[in-house]
Amino acid sequence: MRAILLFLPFVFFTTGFAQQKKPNIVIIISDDHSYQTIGAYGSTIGNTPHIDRIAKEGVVFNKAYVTNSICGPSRASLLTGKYSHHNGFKDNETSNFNFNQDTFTKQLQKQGYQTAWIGKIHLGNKLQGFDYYSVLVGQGQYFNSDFISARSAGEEKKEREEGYVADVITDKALNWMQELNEEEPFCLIIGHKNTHRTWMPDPQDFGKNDDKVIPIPETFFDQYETRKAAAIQEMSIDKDMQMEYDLKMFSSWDSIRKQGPFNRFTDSQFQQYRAYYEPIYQELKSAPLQGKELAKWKYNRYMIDYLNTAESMDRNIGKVLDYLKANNLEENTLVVYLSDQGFYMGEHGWFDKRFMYEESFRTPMLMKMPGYIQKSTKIDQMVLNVDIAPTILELTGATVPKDLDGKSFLSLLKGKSKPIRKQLFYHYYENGEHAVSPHFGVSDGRYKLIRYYKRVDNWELFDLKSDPRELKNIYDEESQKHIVARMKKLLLKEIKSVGDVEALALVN
Ligand code: SGN
Ligand code: CA
Repeated sequence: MRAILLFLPFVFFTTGFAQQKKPNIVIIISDDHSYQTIGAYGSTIGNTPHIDRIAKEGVVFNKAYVTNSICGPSRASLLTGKYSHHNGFKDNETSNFNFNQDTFTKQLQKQGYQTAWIGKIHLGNKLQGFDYYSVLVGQGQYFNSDFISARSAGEEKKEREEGYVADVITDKALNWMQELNEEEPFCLIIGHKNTHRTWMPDPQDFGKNDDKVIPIPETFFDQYETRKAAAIQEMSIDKDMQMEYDLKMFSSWDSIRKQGPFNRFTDSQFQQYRAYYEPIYQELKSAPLQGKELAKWKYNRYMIDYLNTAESMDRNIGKVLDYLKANNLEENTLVVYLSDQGFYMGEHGWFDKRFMYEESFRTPMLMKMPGYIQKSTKIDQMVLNVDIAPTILELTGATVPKDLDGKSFLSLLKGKSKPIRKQLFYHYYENGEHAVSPHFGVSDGRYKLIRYYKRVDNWELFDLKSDPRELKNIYDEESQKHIVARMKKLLLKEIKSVGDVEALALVN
């Protein structure tokens, strides 16, 4: 009897303690990283061994989507678990993020979490919900970037940090983890600038992808018949990608030294850039190309710069995974890798994002937490970036606020297969750079209905089964009338369920 009595408090104590050990959260969010170039998504051209490690030790989401395919709005949706019309950050060009609103990191702080955002956020410089932050000023720079840093209730300071941006961000993240109180859980968000335009690799990655045979996407010479908004965009590799600014084909490296971003390079960084790009320019000059041949050449150079820039980031993702392992944090840490949206790798002839077409509507997303998430698995159910906040809140035992648009997909992480979402609602607002018309729409996985407004006023309907590349708008086809009617109903239902008043006024 006495032995049992002695044993009981012990059991209570140990199980109670186990419940208190909340998981740590590490979210690595990159910028404009395409699933088409990630090994874990089947890419044969992208070399991403460390992202692929997350896939081997965890799960790949094959159908993760964003609510608004652009940087600031995507991060705002991640933080708030809400659509742009609810969190107020609709576009990069005119919106200001109101940090007084609730975010999942504020909720985690209430649970005793130590929180930080390090790197690119693109939602201003006065953050709330983080004990510490050190963020890029605006888009930041690939080399010797400026950071704004602050501790809670502490002074804010702006500093230029010498080095390659992904290295600097990672060093800051590792340093922050080293300082943590080990008794309390933490949530760290690492925001990378890579692989954003103008795709500038760490010089050690020059040459890594240069000799690969990179196939041209079958839609590279798309003529956009039946798709008005697609026809008038300004994100074409052929027409809009610049030989100098984007592809670094400078006739005079001496004069470019005095201009941004090269005016902030050290001499050594500059010499390495010049030594790599100048011979490529000379070669092209000696045998100039035109028309389609030049477009293909530009595509190839774009891909090489992009893939090299991705390698510079992937190595840094590896450093974070290694740190967690070396410090016995692996078992109890949820690692999330995602991009703020997908990106065009020459499909439709494009770079950039914004459209509700699959390449930019979808985003890569992988997660791992050994012992909780099964290794080497895939989730084929549709989820949205707004679903991440409630999932993390549920995982950590926090209450999920009722006003979120997101739905927790924790059951999917546990291996269940019941869908979280049967259709996805999307709304893109920006009406400026790259000339993509504002639009909203709904996808049920098979059919996608899109309504463009402002710049273009029309509808598109695609059957993803017979037309996965989204080349043939069948909205006006007589035979599709019943599908149009069904999808409009679905769109209306989604608009009402998320309370998007602006879209509601335009749906008929
Ligand atoms: C910059 C880029 C655009 C890009 C936007 C949005 N131009 O303005 O090409 O679409 O950012 O990107 S650049 O000349 O400044 O590189 S986002 O990732 O911030 O949404
Ligand atoms: Ca982006």
